[in-house]
Amino acid sequence: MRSAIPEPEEGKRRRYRTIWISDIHLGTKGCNAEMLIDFLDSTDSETMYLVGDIIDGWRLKKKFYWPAEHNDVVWRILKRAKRGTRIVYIPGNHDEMLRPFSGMNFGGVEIRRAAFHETADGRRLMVLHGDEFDTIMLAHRWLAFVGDALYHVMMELNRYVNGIRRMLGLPYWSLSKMAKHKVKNAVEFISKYEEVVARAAGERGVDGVVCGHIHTAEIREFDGIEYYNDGDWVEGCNALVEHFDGRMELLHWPEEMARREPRVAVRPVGEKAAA
Ligand SMILES: [Mn+2]
Repeated sequence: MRSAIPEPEEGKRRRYRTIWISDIHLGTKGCNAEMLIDFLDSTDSETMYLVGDIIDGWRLKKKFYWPAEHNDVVWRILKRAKRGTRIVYIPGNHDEMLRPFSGMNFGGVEIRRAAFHETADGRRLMVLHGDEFDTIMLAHRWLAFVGDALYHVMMELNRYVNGIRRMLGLPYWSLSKMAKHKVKNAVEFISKYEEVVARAAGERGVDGVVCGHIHTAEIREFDGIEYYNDGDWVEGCNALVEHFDGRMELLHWPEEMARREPRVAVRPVGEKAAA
């Protein structure tokens, strides 16, 4: 397998001790694969956790969609494993078909149901996708599918809005991220979810928890238990990183890309004398 978008030189990447990404939803139009490729080409780490919903099996079953850039994402992840990055893949609810393979190793990618990570400064973090705590998911599975359909419509709208914004030269903007902050119920749900996950982690005796699933990147603390959500690559386009001293940071990749200085046009040498 070859990459359609050429990979830039190594060595010019920002290095982290650990990277967590999740909710990529490969196989859907909502996936911001090109932005993710830019992220993967700009960073490197000793360990990388893929915290679930990497491939969207639910959508793929309904309608097969797999553009070249989605292969490029898979290709880059496998290449990272080959270069020596430890890759741990924790399947989520959208890629639950991979859960039976927990404990196996595919081309350097370890599949796990959950993982424990020790930070450079000695904190123990539990890593899981997070759908385990989603009461809507457990009680009424069909409701989640209805939610999935509504979500898909919203993502279509998001793509449309951003297509126009791109034509106007405006930066990427997340419609549903905006909507989530406006809707009181959504805010309450997210807050409740975060607390439930943090408390469950506390009961397991760890210092903190890293999850994904709700597509809302966050770093919070509940009664001394750290809660980290690495966000998603459909709306926010975020990654959670651990620096070499154990410091944790959330990266918002659209902002990183917007901040990047535009390339300075270099004039041919001959023109210099004339100026
Ligand atoms: Mn999920």
